[in-house]
Amino acid sequence: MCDHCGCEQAEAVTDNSSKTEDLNHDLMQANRTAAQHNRNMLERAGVSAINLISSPGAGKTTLLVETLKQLQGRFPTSVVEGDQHTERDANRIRAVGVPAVQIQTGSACHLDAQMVHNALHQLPLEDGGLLFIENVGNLICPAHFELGETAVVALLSVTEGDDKPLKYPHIFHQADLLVITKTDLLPYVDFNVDGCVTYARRLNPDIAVIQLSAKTGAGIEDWLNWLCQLQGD
Ligand SMILES: Nc1nc2c(ncn2[C@@H]2O[C@H](COP(=O)(O)OP(=O)(O)OP(=O)(O)O)[C@@H](O)[C@H]2O)c(=O)[nH]1
Ligand SMILES: [Mg+2]
Repeated sequence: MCDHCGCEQAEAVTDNSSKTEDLNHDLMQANRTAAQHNRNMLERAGVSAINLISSPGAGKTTLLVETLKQLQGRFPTSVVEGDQHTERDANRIRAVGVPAVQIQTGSACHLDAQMVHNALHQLPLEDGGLLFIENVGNLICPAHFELGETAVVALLSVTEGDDKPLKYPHIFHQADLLVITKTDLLPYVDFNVDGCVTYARRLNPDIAVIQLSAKTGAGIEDWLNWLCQLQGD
């Protein structure tokens, strides 16, 4: 019974919301456990994993395709692709000769650690390798589900606006690297790169930042160097 007006409805709502909180807590705990399992599995295999997170269309797959071409012969690579529907992104990766598993999440807006675990069993995990996990296009929910990755990379394209770190802080707070993509479009949009970096570093003073264009190749070398450093190369 509600203390204020005595209605039973209020009690029912309160009751449900505490059940929802319990469920959320259990869900997040189960995800943390599965993520730790993935982390152990990847460490044993000698593989570093990168969780790529951005809003839809920021250029994750385009950058991955260019990256995989450049890394050929340097490290063994493999890819987990997350999308709500279709195999399109996994097919783009397979077209450059790299093994890829497509996860179709249906109504879910993010990858979780159990989904990634199932995918890991379908991929060759070679010692010294790099695994790229392209999350579902979404700046919000993927930030709350660790996957057992070695590093989180947030991508933001210059067409999205430089204020995104302020509006979607979680992902920029936890990312190891911010990649500002599509810099070839800077002459045509109002995107203040320095302002964007300042906003991101207010949340995360240590975040590394790389600006690049997968279209022109500008900045790709910086990204490849960052990957090599992650590999201790
Ligand atoms: N001008 C320009 N366009 C780019 C660049 N990178 C990607 N694009 C374009 O941006 C669009 C989306 O690219 P994708 O790589 O599919 O983006 P994504 O982040 O993988 O998209 P989702 O998987 O749907 O979230 C495509 O039309 C690309 O050609 C770039 O560096 N410059
Ligand atoms: Mg994609």
